Amino acid sequence: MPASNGFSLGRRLRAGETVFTAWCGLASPIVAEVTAREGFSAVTIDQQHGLWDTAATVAAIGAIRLAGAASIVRIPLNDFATVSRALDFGAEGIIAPMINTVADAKAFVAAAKYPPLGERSWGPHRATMLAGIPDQKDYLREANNLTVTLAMIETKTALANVDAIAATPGIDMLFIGPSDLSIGLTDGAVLDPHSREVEAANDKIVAAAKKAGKFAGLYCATAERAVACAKRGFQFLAVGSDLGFLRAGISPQVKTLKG
Ligand code: 3PY
Ligand code: MG
Repeated sequence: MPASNGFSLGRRLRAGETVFTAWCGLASPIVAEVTAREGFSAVTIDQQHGLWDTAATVAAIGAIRLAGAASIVRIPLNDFATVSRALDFGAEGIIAPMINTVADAKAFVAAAKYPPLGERSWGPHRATMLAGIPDQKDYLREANNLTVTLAMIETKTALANVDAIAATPGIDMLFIGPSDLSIGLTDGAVLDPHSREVEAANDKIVAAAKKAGKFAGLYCATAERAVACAKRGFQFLAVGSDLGFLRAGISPQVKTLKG
């Protein structure tokens, strides 16, 4: 059995599909599962700004896979030890925030990919169990292709180094954090993920990814923005957040109750 049977994220991207991911910070495996069952083909577990601990992350990755979707983990800043742990739990993609230099990109790849690309340590027991891979040698042979590394470009420094980061072997995607990028590009003056400066940077980052043969991704606050940006060269788009979806569902109900 090919190891790729249980993995969908890398396969969808390489097939040219646009992947929309739900974005979960609430640390609830059931909420993460619901987003998959409602139709997202990928669900991101945000450990950087979300509330997730290890136990909830392990449970969510299983629930998301059983719902037929791919899980992605955004690690906390510089927490490269969590990269291989999350992959061992069965995550299909890892988002690393604030990858600003080639050294950052190399440290990320070292944790995420097996030799010769990196030096990921062996132990994918839950990942192979979830994917139904009986022979772990199959996983070793295919893991570097199955798992997707997403380097976040969201600072002035990262933007200056974007071509070299994109060209780093083992980095599969440049993923833009437009809020941090807006703050960085204005030296802290403005939070505006849709500013003219950010939009210009977005185009530059898509071009850098394309030149290096890598994918480009973007965080979007709404589905409308995600659909629009899919037409601008982004193949991976994060949409809103679980908390936002919850509030959007509750708010009109409460308004009706209050008359
Ligand atoms: C940003 O916009 O800075 C992000 O990290 C998106 O989650
Ligand atoms: Mg950010």
